[in-house]
Formats: sequence, structure tokens, C-alpha cells
Amino acid sequence: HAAEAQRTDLMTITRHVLNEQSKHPEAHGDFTILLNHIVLGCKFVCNAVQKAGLAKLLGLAGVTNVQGEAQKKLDVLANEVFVKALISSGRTCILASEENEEAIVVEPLKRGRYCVVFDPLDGSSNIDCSVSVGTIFGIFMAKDKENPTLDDVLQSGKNLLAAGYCLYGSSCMLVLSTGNGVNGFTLDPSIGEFILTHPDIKVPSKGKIYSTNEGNAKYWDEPTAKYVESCKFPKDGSLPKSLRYIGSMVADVHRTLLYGGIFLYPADKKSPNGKLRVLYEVLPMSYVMEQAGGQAFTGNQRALELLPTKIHDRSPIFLGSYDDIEEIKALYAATEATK
Ligand code: P6P
Repeated sequence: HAAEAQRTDLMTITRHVLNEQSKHPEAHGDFTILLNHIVLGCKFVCNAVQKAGLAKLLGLAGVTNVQGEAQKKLDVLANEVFVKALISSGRTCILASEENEEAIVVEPLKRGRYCVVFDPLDGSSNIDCSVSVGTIFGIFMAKDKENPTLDDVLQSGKNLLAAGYCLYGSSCMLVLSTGNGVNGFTLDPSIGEFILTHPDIKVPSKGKIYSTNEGNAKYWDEPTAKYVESCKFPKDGSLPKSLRYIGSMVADVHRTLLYGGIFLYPADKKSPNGKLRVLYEVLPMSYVMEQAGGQAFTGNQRALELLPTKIHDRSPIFLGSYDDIEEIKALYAATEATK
């Protein structure tokens, strides 16, 4: 009967968030409404991504579609959908998107108290070869929703109220933390609902995988080079780690979250601040990883302590299993000590 009860007692993401909400009596359902609009965006993008190949086949993408309109690139389309969904939720007052140079201030009549930072379609360069891509988002509270300013989005990761991502892969999975651990929800396309499939995700304390673009090895600093060397030629007699690198952050981080190990996008001589963006890649993924019992480190500090000065700031990032991050922190500390 338990299995039957489980099967019919659908824990959708909305119901799950409402349960969470009930722990905060002062909350007025605003967060649930905001989240439902993010979920709407994810459902739309999931469908569009899965059809992208077909559209290309039919010659729609990149030329003109059946309405004769120029077919938008998927990342532009995804961005428009999320911006409109977030504004129409009536629960946001300022947005920062990877696709927009400047922050988007919501019109006064539709302002709410939340600020959302997001990458609508991270890794979109991988779509044409059907590699998984994803949406990444983080949620802050505005200081004064009637007078939103850039400072409302340029907040430290320590102020994040919630963060998550949606992976458009072999299944469409939304991973979310609202500050009480991490939960994974899989889209059931037959009913259009995200169902709780991975409750209370915990990243293994140590992993057997390292994930980085070895093609940058020539440009790495000494601690990163030493760490990757130790993954390949362990000095303690342990087995070498496996290298897994998809080149799509949401996919690489999601595998790290579930299987353990470490994801590295370090600074290098070409990119002294690394490649990944603080606000809508590094901070949300660091928040999720810490909430799952892992760590996130920049080479200098705990990643969530980063305070961006500009919307598109970059930072090096090392995130994943607690013990694996401890090892790279020790190497950076040792280098610091010799300076
Ligand atoms: P590289 C995709 O373009 C992206 O922004 C992330 O999704 C991914 O982790 C990274 O860049 C890959 O960068 O330099 O290894 O191709």
C-alpha cells in the first residue's frame, strides 16, 4: 500500500515549496508564486530545447519560422520567456540576466520584493550537438522594492535566499535549495509537473572524479596544476581519479552533486578571474553545493563570500565534495604562505 500511496501522493515542486513555506509564518506565499513562474520558464525552455534539433531539421531555426518571423536563437528565446515570466509574477523588482548587459528594473505597478539573477540557457553553445544545457538562478531580497537599485542584485552570496538550476538533459531535472538542504524534481511531461525524485540530496564527502578543461593546463597557476597532478598521479597509493568534463556547467555540476568529486574552472594566465560569472553561475551553484554538504572555493575565499561589483564579474571556482575541496584549499594556503 505504501508504494501505491507514494504513487498517488504526488509531491510536486509547488506542494514541496508550500510545505517549506509553512515553516515561515511571516511568508505570504510570494516566494511560492515567484517559484511557480520560474518553473513555468523551465517547462517552456525544456520543451524548446528538446524541439531545437527538430526545428533545425525543418530549417526553421536560424532562418524564418512558419510565421515568417526570424527564428530566435534559443538562448535569446529562453531569456525573453524568463524575463516575462518573472515580471508577470509581480514578485520581483529587479533582474540580472546573462543575456542583458544592464539590470532590468521592473515597472512600478508590477514590483515585488525579490531580485532574481539568472543564466537562462547556460552552455547554449552545446545545443547543436545535443549536449545537455541548463538554466541557473539565484534569489535575493530587495532592500526597498519600491526603489530597486543595482545594489539589490550586486549582493554577496551569503544573502542568497534560494538558488537552483534546471538541467535539460536525458531528463529535465530542477534542483532547488531554499536554505534547508537540496531537493531534486524531475519533470513528468505527461502531466507537466516537476515531481520530487531526489529528496535531501547530499554530495558524497569525497569523490573519484575531477572535472576541468585540461586544455587550459598550460595556463594554470601552481596550486591548480599540483592538484590536478595529484588527481592523475596520487602519491598516497590511491587510484587516480577519472576525468569527466562535459563543458556545460549545469551538467558538470549536477554530476558532481550526485556522484561526488570536484569541478574546477580556475583562474589562468589567459583569464586571471577565470571564465564563469559570479552572479548567475558561481554563486547559485556554490549555494546548492554547500546546502548539499559540499564546499565552494575561489582560490582565495569561500565562494559565497564573493561580493560582485559588476553584473557580469567573473571568478575562479572549485566546488564539490567537502574533502576534495579541502585538498585544493590546502595547496592554495601553502602557496599563500610562501609569498
Ligand atoms: P570551456 C559554457 O560555455 C560555459 O559557460 C559553462 O557552461 C561551462 O562550464 C564553461 O563555459 C565551459 O568553458 O572554456 O571549458 O569551454
